Amino acid sequence: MQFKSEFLQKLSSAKKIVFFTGAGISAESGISTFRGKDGIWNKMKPEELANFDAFMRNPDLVWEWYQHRRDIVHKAQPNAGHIAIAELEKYFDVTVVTQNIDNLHRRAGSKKIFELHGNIERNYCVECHTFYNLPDIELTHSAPKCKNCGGLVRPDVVWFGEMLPEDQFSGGEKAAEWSDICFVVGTSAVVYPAAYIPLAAKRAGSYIVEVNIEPTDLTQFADYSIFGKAGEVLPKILNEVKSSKIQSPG
Ligand code: BJW
Repeated sequence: MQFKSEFLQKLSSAKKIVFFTGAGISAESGISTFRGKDGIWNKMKPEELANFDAFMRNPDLVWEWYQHRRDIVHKAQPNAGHIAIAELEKYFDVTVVTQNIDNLHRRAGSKKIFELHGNIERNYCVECHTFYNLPDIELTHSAPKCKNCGGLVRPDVVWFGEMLPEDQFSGGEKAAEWSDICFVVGTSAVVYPAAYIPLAAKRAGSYIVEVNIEPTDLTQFADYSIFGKAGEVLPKILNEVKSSKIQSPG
């Protein structure tokens, strides 16, 4: 794979790098994306599962769906894309801003991570907000009840119509605005306000590099679009960095 020379120049002078990631980066780990022909929303209705009213109407159904996805996530392993991002920390100040709830960036070794849509390992009581992290909660097939107040315990993920965690969004936005390069990897970039982050980076002067298997809503704003699988493209970028650092150490 031959990269554009302008991109290689940017890479050689960059200090701060952000990876804004979505479901596509975990596709090669066997976790389904949301949209597109194999996406989750093709088989399930988001309005029946990924919103608070749906949970209150049918907590066991929604809990069971997350329980099924937890099983998939637990069996999944970080792939070459996650690992390349973690390894790039040896060469740059790297921040990961992810829409994913699957923990695979952390398991790959990335240190600085902002999670915009929560984390499937955490749960909390809808009444008293007591947190239940795995493995402190019994993973039953029906929605568990809070040990303090008896309220329903829900996954700590962001459903449609809910606010994103303020500290995660503002931290991710700032990192993107301060970045020299903002990679946008494996996201359709249609879900807001998360999708504002690469646009904020662009407005602040960062160089936007998209990595996706197909064009998206963001392609028109990207300085460079690399069409290919994240698990193949990102290790090649890492190799470019390694060889240029060997040729010009320091
Ligand atoms: C590969 C690959 C490979 C495949 N390599 N690439 C402003 C404008 C318009 C709409 C709104 C707006 N503000 C709010 C809205 C409404 C709504 C929204 O954005 N709707 C749009 C869909 C129209 N947003 C919200 O409701 C948000 N909250 C909010 O705005 O609060 C303020 C508010 C409060 C009260 C009233 C009103 C407003 C919350 C959004 C929460 C999103 N939650 C989910 C579920 C999380 C929990 C769970 O997982 O169950 O988050 S939805 C789902 O979409 C999930 C994802 O994080 C998110 C983004 O999806 P992503 O990651 O981009 O995946 P895909 O499948 O879309 O794309 C995968 C990509 O990978 C594709 O491009 C492939 O080509 C690519 N790919 N394999 C590289 N190997």
